[in-house]
Amino acid sequence: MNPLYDNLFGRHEGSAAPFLHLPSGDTITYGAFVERAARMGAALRAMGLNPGDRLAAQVEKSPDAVALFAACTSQGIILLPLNTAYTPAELDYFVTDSGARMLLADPAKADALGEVAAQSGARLETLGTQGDGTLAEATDAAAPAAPEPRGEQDLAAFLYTSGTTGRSKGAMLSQENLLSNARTLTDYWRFTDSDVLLHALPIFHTHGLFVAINVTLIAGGSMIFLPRFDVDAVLEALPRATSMMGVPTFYTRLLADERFTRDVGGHLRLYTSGSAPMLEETHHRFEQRIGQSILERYGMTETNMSTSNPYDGERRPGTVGFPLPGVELRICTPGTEDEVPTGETGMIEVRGPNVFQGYWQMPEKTADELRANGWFITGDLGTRDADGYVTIVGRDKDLVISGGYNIYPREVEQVIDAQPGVLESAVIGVPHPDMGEGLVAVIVPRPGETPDGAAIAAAVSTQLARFKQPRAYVTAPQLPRNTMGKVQKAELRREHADAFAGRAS
Ligand code: MLC
Ligand code: AMP
Repeated sequence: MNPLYDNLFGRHEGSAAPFLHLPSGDTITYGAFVERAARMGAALRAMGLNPGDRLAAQVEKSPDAVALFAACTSQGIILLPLNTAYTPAELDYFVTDSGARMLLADPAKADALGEVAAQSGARLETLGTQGDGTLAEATDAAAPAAPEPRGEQDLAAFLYTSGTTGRSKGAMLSQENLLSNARTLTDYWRFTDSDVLLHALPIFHTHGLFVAINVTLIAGGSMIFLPRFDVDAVLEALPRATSMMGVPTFYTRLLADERFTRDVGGHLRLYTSGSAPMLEETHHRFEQRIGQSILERYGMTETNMSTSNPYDGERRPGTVGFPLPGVELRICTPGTEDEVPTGETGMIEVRGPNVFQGYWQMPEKTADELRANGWFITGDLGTRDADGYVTIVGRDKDLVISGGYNIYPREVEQVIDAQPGVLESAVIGVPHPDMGEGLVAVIVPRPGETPDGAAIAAAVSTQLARFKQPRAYVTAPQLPRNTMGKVQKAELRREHADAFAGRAS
């Protein structure tokens, strides 16, 4: 028995039903996919990986990258998917912290990552998008491996999430966490084997990897598998799709294109949005143009999906709907377990089989956020109205969400503060028309010095992924502070609220 493998992959063995529709026009059947995954599992074992080992993967989106997830699940190897935008400096931390036994890289990046692998003692292998790379070649030559026996409490994946201190934490997700959520979402959103999901999300995060792919696998449907979100490619594929999942930027970009009409997108049975707040205005514009209401849901790396607007009932703009079946949600006065009255704002806490197992080798951080009684303190502030709809009203964590990617300002500030001429800095997120929020860095020079903005931006670009790099740098003689000495970021956000007004990107 290996519940996650059996339910997602194993039961499709030998099936001729379509699983992945590729831009080339080719379709990969379930049967062919499962067989490839079984061979890849054997190849990974032959490369020295055993159940419980971690495999850190920074690979581009491709059918083989999905097969990697299946192969790891089958062999009990813990997959640690990593954003393809991360620099070697960023990767170093994840590989070392997780104690990964293998670092799997895109063939084009193997040279740049050799040192990271060597320093951490991980074995470096490669996986490309065209059936290339050392792991793909070993897979071609391997005989299929049988799945390893596993239980629901065994770990399936580590997803690293940044933290307010700037140090990322590896969220440990069990088989049960993933499986229970996939089943719940499949039912709640009515996915079936006739669904064709337009998949344009990255597959190194919960949304693109677990929500989209696992729901498709449980339902037995297929996916139009695009390498990334590109408006032209999405418009071309929409007529063949029945459903699409996206972050709000997907929808604002589609609405900005006049080719996105009811004729092109009106026939889909479901559009979902999440990972970042969606403006009510976007909901209304979408409904007017396409004749459908986007279903907004709320989740987190640590909890998978927790709430959703209803499939049949009213999808209320600005809200994230109701707790999913089997998921408990409460709203407490921050710092306590006392629930606030209906309609009042408090800290959102979540409990259920969807909630992760803790942060890898960080018992104190785990204890800070995951109560012994199972409630997870999300860091999101919200309210629940008399009808039960939950609304996220803000965050009690210094987090910026840009185009669905999380950025913890502390990490960026640490890099800026280390540059010549900089006394200190504050990085804030302000409204951005394309990404939802965009980063502004407010820099305080050392007395008598004039930091070189271009040099700072260049230094930042060598250390941090592009999406974490501020889009605007401004200087200020000092940062606003309260009487406790804490930087008043809300004040800075107000001051710079228009930094990106009118900008298309
Ligand atoms: C790319 N760039 C970004 C960015 N994505 N900058 C800020 N924020 C982002 N999210 C950079 C590019 O490197 C490029 O830099 C410039 O911005 C413009 O690039 P682009 O071509 O316009 O961007 P694109 O590649 O189209 O990517 C935008 C996007 C993508 C929104 C399509 O970021 C995306 O797919 N986001 C989805 C994220 C996601 O799946 N999150 C789920 C997390 S799970 P330059 O300067 O080189 O041009 C989670 C739980 C839950 O949160 O509830 O789901
Ligand atoms: P991550 O840590 O990348 O999984 O991001 C999770 C965070 O994204 C949550 O804690 C929320 O702050 C935010 N989020 C996800 N979905 C929504 C949504 N529908 N509305 C508002 N915020 C959301």
